[in-house]
Amino acid sequence: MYTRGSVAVDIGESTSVPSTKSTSLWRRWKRTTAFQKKLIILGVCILLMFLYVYNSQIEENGVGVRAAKKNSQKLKIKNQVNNPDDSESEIVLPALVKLGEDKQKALNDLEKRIEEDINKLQRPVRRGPPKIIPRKKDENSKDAENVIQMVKADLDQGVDNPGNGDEHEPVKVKEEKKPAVVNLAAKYPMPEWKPLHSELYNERQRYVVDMFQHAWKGYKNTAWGHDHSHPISHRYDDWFGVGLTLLDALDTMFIMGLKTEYTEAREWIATKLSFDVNVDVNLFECTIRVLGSMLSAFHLTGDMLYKERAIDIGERLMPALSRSVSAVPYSDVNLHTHNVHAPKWGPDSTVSEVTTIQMEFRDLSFITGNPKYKDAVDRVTAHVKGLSGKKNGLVPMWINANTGLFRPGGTFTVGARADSYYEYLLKQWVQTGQTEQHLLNAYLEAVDGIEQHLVGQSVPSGYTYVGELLGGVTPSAKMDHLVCFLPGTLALGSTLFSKTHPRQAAEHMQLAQDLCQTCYQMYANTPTGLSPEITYFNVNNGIKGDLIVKPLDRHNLLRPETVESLFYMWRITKDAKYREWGWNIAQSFEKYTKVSGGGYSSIKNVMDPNNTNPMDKMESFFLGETLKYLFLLFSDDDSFVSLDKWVFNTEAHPLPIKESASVS
Ligand code: DMJ
Repeated sequence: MYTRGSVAVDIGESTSVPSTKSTSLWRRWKRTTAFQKKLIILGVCILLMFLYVYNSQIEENGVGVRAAKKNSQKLKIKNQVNNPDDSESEIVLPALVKLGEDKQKALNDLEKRIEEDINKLQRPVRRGPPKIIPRKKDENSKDAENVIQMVKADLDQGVDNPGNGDEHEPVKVKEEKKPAVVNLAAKYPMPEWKPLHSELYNERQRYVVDMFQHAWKGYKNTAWGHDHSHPISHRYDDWFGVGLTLLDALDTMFIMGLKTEYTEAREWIATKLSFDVNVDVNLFECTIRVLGSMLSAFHLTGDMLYKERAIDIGERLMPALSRSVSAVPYSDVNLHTHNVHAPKWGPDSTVSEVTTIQMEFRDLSFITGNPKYKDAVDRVTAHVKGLSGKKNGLVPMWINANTGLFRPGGTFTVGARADSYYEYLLKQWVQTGQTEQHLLNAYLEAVDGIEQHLVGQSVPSGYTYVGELLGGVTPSAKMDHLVCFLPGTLALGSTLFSKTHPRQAAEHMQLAQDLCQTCYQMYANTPTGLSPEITYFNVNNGIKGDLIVKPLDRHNLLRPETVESLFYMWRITKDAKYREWGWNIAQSFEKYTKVSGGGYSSIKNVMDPNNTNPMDKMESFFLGETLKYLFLLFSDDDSFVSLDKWVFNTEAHPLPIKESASVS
């Protein structure tokens, strides 16, 4: 428990100047030349200005409070690591000076901001605040205005940004002028509509399709052609400025057989999309969402429009790989200038981001016949494979593009910043027809490492969780929702190597089932039926309840990982409970995140059904992944997007399984 402290500093009274001294000063002043006077006056002005600026720095930013902020962040984080349940800890702030009322108020504001910063630090954050732009003038109500204010505040804090925890910078639009569009409509007329799906949905599929159409309506009404919809305030944001939600959702529409929506999206891609934007994008995010979506749409439809767009974006992303001084790519690349750099907020990339671009660039080589894309990403894989600093196949979470080395002392986790490294080891092996043995070996070793170092059981119910080794050594029973992709990946793998590795196959399947149960429990445990972003597991006898949700972790960003795993578990085990769980989750999304008028919104609080506190943002992966996996979960036909023919990238974009790794 920390307490607020205050130490008064006596700044003293000024003493009066004796009159004789002032008379002599006046005589001296009269004796100075006009030039000297000017110099003195100038000097005094500069001094006053300096004092003014310095003083306002103290008031606004809190010199000293910054140091206090650092300390209190450390203290609070440390405290919560040791005692995850203690969410009420207060923050210690050393006082600066004896405070007047207004300064006290300023300090209070500062304390609030510090707490908010701490919130930010403790959340897995993927991207910094994107530029948020009003779609329509707020036409409705005060409520909407309140939401806008709330959203602005959130964006300032960078708390509403999704993903697997790699912090990202704010969008950097270098110039306002519209990028050049290459209109491809005449070159590529839309091929005849040949849907994968018969459009005869079962009841639950219909329910999910209705959800998708409602989400799409929200996007269309508020953010058409932009990256994300803010469906409550009728605003949008541009993170990359490439119509991200539209692209991410494209193959979902095709898979669902939504001709009208698909056709209008295709029309926009043919006539309005430009990747020639002067924006620094994150290589990983742009690869999995944009390149992944174009490749998948190409494979599903055979439409050459998407192939051309895939090559275009692939070429623009390549400098992040080709310009790196090591085998490790830079995290950021400008789509127009091709400038590359490490993240602005630190020198290192996350391991997940540099190792989760391989499937997409390999596929780009397969469709073009040009090996350069595959070679570039295979080089990263080979390099990471040979790096020291792993622990039984587990990778630390940070890696440096200049040195090519892991940052020492990194946390071992299957959550934010490392998650999809493990996913892509297996899926690359699947992608190339199970021919690249080194990838399977690395995967098997890593799962061994997970079992050895990260898996634990909660008290009293014995839920299996995958925790973390903080700083590479200290166990923490913390599990990100992001970890919930793992049951699906484990189950997929175990079906494929059951003959060659029967012991591992059985163990992995058991872990998949246990962990999937836990992931569902993370939903069922809350009053909204929606999972928080992070859950801690109780490992001490005497404390009631297995799952602990701390106040700062109560948000839900409409993430897909659990329903993704439910889809695999259903396809692989045929146990109907997985569909029931998915059905419950779908209904909770509907009940607590739906925005009337169109769209769904992330919420800040899954623990209070009466005060979910919507965050007014619909992530692109809700349409690209969450709803797609729910739709596939309820499909009665296993040959529909069959796991024998397709392997899903980490953003749920299916890519074809090849026979080998050869590019011809
Ligand atoms: C998606 O962008 C991908 O699934 C990624 O691998 C991790 N997180 C988000 C969704 O949660």
